[in-house]
Amino acid sequence: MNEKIAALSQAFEAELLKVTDNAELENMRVAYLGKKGSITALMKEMGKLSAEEKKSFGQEVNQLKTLVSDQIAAKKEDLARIELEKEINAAPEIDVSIPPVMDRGSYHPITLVQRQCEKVFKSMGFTVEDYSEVVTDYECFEALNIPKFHPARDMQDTYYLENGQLLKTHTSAAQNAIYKKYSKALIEDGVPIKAIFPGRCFRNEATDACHENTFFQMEGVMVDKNISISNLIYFMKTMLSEVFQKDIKVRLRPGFFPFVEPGFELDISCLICGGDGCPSCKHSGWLELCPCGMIHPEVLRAGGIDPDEYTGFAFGLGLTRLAMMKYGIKDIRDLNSGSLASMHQFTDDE
Ligand code: FA5
Repeated sequence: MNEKIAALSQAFEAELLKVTDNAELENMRVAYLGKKGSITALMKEMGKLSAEEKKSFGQEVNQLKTLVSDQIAAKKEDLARIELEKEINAAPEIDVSIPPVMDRGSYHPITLVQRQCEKVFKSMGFTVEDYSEVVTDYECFEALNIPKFHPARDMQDTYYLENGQLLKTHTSAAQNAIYKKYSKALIEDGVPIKAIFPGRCFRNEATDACHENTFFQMEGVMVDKNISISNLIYFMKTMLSEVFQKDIKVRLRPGFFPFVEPGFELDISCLICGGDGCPSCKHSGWLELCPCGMIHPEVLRAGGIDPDEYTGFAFGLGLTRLAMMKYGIKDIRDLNSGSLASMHQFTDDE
């Protein structure tokens, strides 16, 4: 190898070992490969050589040029890796077992009371059923003894879809399907129908402190031989005492619903004002919470159950109002406000 080339190669390797950052490396690149660099200068010397010398000298200079640029590229990668390692070592250690600083979140008050009610009714042998929010006119009204043009429809105006279906106005809309689902077991095996079905309801109505256009109810039905109003009152009392864990003043008064006979309104003394009257109870001291009654014979018949043989009760608990009373929420609209600050105060007391 040409002595000059060998010397340059040795000098390059020795210098490269001392390089510790990218700036030094760039200086080296310019010093060897730049326009005025040592390797470029060697190339220029070729003009003075004979044709034979030129060939071997040219090959050696090219080899040196490739070696120098390869080694500079490799060194660049080394420097980047070393830099990354430094950054990683300098970063504070992460302890994945430390709990997050953020809140865990909490259940919505309506979900809390729904779960409490489900727990009580499940312990008394009721099944929990899920049902669609979009239902047919038949399910919501006709099957419940509310034919077209019946005045009871005026109280439950709702949102209609173009296909004639509607957003359910009450959880009673699932009654017919539940009777049909369990009538065979009732008739053939003597298994009583005991079901609750919570769900979201929709009504086209003006909102105030105790009315929303979107709210939750929980329907409950029990059908068997010899079911009476005493059974209904027993289950209502048990549910309220379990949910509130204290004595609640309740009143039962006649109420009209075409799908029950007789029908009742079950009101509770307003827990916001202690019964004195406030906007939450429309200044009456009482809050309509859970209408109920004995299932109308026509409704049983529509569900495939012979009303001469079987009787049953049904109730439609206002879950949203129950959450208001249980947690002292004065205005029902706060429950749909999406305000996390309001909702985070409530916890499951199970
Ligand atoms: C009904 O919806 C009947 N389906 C209940 C029923 C079921 C009666 C089975 C007999 C047998 P009502 O429209 O009164 O009834 O509503 C029942 C409960 O839902 C009310 O007592 C109230 O607690 C709640 N509720 C009704 N409308 C609203 C509303 N706009 N905002 C909040 N809660 C409401």
